[in-house]
Order: sequence, then structure tokens, then C-alpha cells
Amino acid sequence: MSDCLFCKISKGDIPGDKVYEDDNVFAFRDINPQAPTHILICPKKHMSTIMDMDSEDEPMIGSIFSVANTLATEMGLEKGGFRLVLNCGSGAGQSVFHVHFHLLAGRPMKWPPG
Ligand code: DGP
Repeated sequence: MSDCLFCKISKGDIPGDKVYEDDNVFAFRDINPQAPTHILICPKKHMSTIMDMDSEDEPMIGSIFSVANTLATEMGLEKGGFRLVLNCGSGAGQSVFHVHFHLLAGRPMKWPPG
């Protein structure tokens, strides 16, 4: 989508500190980190929220979990634990309407999240 911030980062039209990219998924560091490690993992396909998903998107969403696994392994996050979070809708805190998972690590995590 031409006016989507994360689509622009995906295409390299605006800068993003990318840590992973393949044909379907990309990941980059959050501009406003909420933990020592804060990475956003996104599908390249533009979807505003997971409510736009259909069954053909299931493999791609599965790939996002594989990317989280890969990054957590590469960055040594498993021992300290990490959180994978998706906000759906402004009421849940979503501010950028391109599906993304937050990978957060490096500090104690509280439950339930605020
Ligand atoms: P959410 O609130 O769940 O929609 O998360 C959006 C995240 O996107 C938020 O943690 C801040 C981050 N963000 C917003 N604009 C930019 C940007 O231009 N670059 C990067 N790297 N992250 C951004």
C-alpha cells in the first residue's frame, strides 16, 4: 500500500534498521524501543490488522514465528525469555496499521501487559 509506513520500510523507500528479510517477511528495530531488544516482525503483504487475514495467509504467519525463533537464537534471547506481541486495533494499542509482531527481550516482563 503506497502510503503505509511499514510498506515503505519494506521497500527501502524510507530507512529502517533491518535485521531480517526474505521473500515474505521482514524485521527491523523499533524506533521507540520498549525493551533493550525490540524488533518488529512483519509480513511483506500489506494487511492492516489480522482481521484482514484469510486462510492463504496462514503459512506466512507461521513464517513469522520461525523468524522470531531464528532471531531469538541468533541474538541469544531464549535464556532470559522474550515476548512476542501483536496489537490488533487502536483499543489494543495498535498505532501502525500494517500487521506486525513485537519481539521484546532484555528486561523482566510483567503480566498482564498494561
Ligand atoms: P503498534 O503500536 O503495535 O502499532 O506498534 C508500532 C510500532 O512501530 C511502535 O512500537 C513504534 C514503531 N514505529 C513507528 N514508526 C516507526 C518508524 O518510522 N520506524 C521504526 N523503526 N519503527 C516505527
